[in-house]
Amino acid sequence: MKTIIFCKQLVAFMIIGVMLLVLVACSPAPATTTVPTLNPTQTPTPTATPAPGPAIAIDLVAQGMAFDKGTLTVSAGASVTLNFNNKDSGIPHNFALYTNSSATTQIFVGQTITGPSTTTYTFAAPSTAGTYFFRCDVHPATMTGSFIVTAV
Ligand SMILES: [Cu+2]
Repeated sequence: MKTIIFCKQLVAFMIIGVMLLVLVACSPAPATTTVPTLNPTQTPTPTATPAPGPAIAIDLVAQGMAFDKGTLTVSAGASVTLNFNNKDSGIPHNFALYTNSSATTQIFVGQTITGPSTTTYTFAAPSTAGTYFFRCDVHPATMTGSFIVTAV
């Protein structure tokens, strides 16, 4: 009896084994794995450097202990060329840009020149739009203005 049962099990296993063999044989051959090849000439894309903003030229005159403009407007990130003309004979003036009227955080501080004299200041405008503050550091109480940066 035990032998018969064993034989039946053996036959069952064999049948299953044959079926598995047939299945494997009939299944399509696995597609050859395509290994992605790296193009050796391909160079990594360089990190994009922020493009310089548009160039803008501003004329600013200091005369009679005052600026001739109370507001200067540039676009964000602009490359600013500020042509500064100090017409006050014997009086030093400069142009200095700060984040706000507290003048604690400077963005650009131009060299002080004694009039009559001219100089050219170059600096990058803030990249964030907003209203900033400029002044003459020698006369911070009277020579002040708004430096407006507009969104690009
Ligand atoms: Cu001044």
